[in-house]
Amino acid sequence: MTQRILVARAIFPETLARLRAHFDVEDNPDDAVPTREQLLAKLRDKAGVLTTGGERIDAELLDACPQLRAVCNMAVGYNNIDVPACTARGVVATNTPDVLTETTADMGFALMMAAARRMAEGERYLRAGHWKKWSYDMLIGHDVHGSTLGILGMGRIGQAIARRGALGFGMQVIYHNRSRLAPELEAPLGARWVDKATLLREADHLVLVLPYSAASHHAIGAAELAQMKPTATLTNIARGGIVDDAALAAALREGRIAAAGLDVFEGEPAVHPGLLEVPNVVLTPHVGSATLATRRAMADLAADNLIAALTGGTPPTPLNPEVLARR
Ligand code: 8YV
Repeated sequence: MTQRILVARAIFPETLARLRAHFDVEDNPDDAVPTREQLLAKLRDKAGVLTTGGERIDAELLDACPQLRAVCNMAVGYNNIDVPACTARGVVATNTPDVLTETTADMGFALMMAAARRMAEGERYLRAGHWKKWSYDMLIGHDVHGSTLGILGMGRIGQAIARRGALGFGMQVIYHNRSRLAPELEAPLGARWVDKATLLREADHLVLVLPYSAASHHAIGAAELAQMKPTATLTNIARGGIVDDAALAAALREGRIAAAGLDVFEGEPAVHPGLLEVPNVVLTPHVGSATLATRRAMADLAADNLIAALTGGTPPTPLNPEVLARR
């Protein structure tokens, strides 16, 4: 009998067609965001699901949906999936690393530059008709080239941002991560591992690229913001919840740091009202991986994972390969 799968949100027609060649697919052409109850109900008779990062897959859901064998996220971040709970139940979990690294790094760099050079403020100023004359200090910002780039989290995307900074913009790269990079990765970037306090104190532009977990919740709050330079910028392309958005809004309002660039928010798509009120923050709606080529590559990889996981193959990017070994 053909296995049933759920594609939780709207997706490229080509991806759906590929999946339909293997499975009986319930799709979501209206792209309605399923409630928890709806997700549970939809998954009761499914062998697999293509999630998009927003659907919570936890022990309770897995127990309610014992037929589920594969959870394939179309995202590199997988804080929506309880991987140990999947592993304990023999459910394959996958994500989409690598294919979005460079695109997301581009976005991080763009947000950092936009914050440092006050691009969103400048555009609002011009559109509002305030630009009447040149002034020496109109929208004066802070240099990116030659400055110190601080990276918190130095995985694939962190390293791609470091490359842009070091090789393209002559920046000194410092980073903090649980583990140090191998010397052969540090050397071409001139990247220096520092403790978190040094990172906060020395970075001119701090970019957050670490995964979200209980350990990284509010990794940047009032105490950390207080250690940063008043001329520094903060960019978050990782996950909402890593930054205490209320504390950041206060720091921006009081000029305790110069500016911020944010693609992710605590409780998104809601945005802390304090962030909407301050001018010195550039806000984008979680679009770090949103280029046509990259979203296609993410969809293809998620589909490859799902097809392999449910047809006895080897998914290219498993999060719990031990489940495959046990099959
Ligand atoms: C996704 C992301 O678009 O891959 C990730 O972790 O944050 C983005 O690329 C987002 O998670 C929605 O699926």
